[in-house]
Amino acid sequence: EFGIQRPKGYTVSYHAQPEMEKHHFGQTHPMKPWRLTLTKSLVTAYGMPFAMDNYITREATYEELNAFHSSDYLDYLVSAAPEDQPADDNPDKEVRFNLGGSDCPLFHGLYNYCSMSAGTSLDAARKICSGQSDIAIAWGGGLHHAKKSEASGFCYINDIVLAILQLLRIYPRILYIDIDVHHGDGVEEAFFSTDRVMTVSFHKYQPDYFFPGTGGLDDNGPKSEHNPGAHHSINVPLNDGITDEQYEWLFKTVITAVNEHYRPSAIAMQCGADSLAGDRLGRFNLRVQGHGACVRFCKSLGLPMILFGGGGYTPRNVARAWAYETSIAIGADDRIPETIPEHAPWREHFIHDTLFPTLEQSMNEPRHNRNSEKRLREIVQHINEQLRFVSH
Ligand code: ZLM
Ligand code: ZN
Repeated sequence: EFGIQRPKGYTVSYHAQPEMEKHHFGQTHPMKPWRLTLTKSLVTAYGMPFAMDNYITREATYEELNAFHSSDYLDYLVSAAPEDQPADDNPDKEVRFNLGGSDCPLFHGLYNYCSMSAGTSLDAARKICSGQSDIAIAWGGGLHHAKKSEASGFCYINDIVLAILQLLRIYPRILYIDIDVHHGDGVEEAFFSTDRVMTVSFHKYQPDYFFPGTGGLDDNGPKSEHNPGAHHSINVPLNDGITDEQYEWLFKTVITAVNEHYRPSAIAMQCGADSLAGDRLGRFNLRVQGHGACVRFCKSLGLPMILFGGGGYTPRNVARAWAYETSIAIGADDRIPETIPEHAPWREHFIHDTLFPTLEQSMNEPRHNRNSEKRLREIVQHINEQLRFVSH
């Protein structure tokens, strides 16, 4: 199909669980697990499964989730029932664990959904650890806001933290990169006190107006002399309307410097697609090509890598970005036809038949770009100063 072949010299694995995609957060909730089905169908229509090892993953076990999450929290998640069913007699715990509100509703099959998401990311991590995969893809993961004992921002279980804990069994230093439009606060916080994980998050930053409100340039982890993790959290706070050109420049500049100072042994990359233009919750002007260029750049570093999903609230664009990034992983991005295949399921759902819609096709009016060149240079300078504290 389209001359797409197995990459020579390295292996890509694709980890998914179709049952996960059947879950619903509620009728108008922005998070739609169905976007994963749309992604897989586009990947398949392009013939990409022939070029990868494809796994349907099992659910993560309670013990596996317990490697990061507290037992009280997990016990409640196991027993919690959606509002339209009885047994919802535990308002105290719902408040304590931030469950049952509009961001993190209790829905039917919630625990299964969580354990499947975590299962895909854990399987991806294990394939990287065993050396059976060089790049492992887990679009069902990437739920970067979940805390040890708290749900947050549509995330209940932090599959990324669980996957990185697996990688740490084998690899001395992990670089976590997050290109979701929201700050990767849960992953950052989980590794605040270790220098074996460096986190770098690119996101919209506007405290009090944009979720979660953390991730300023100066938020680099608790700076105590006794904390080896000090200086190992990097944040790239951005404003509305950033373009491909600016984002790619920042990304390559920052990641090149981080790679030289930190010398990671593996990469965990969250590819939230809500940083694309036209996203229901996003604010940026990124195109599928610009988002994908970040993945291509990380691949070029030649390290074992996991690609996680994350946010993404305009499903047709989520599917475009993650299908394109799958083609980058297998090295077929130079061959993939721009026109969405005739036989692709839900083809009319894409509105425009191209993999690469223009900004005008993605949104009625592109957002005003509020990122000055001067500010971007200041950000880079600040990060270069911070990196002087980091050397391996
Ligand atoms: N209200 N329904 C990104 C997580 C973003 C917190 C303000 C809820 C929404 C949003 C939910 C159907 C990732 C906040 C928002 C309205 C308190 C957020 C349910 C619309 C709806 O229509 C909606 C009734 C809902 C939620 C919008 N929530 C937009 N932004 C953020 C969380 C997650 O992409 O980073 C990774 C997967 N929450 O701003 C409020 C403060 C709840
Ligand atoms: Zn997001």
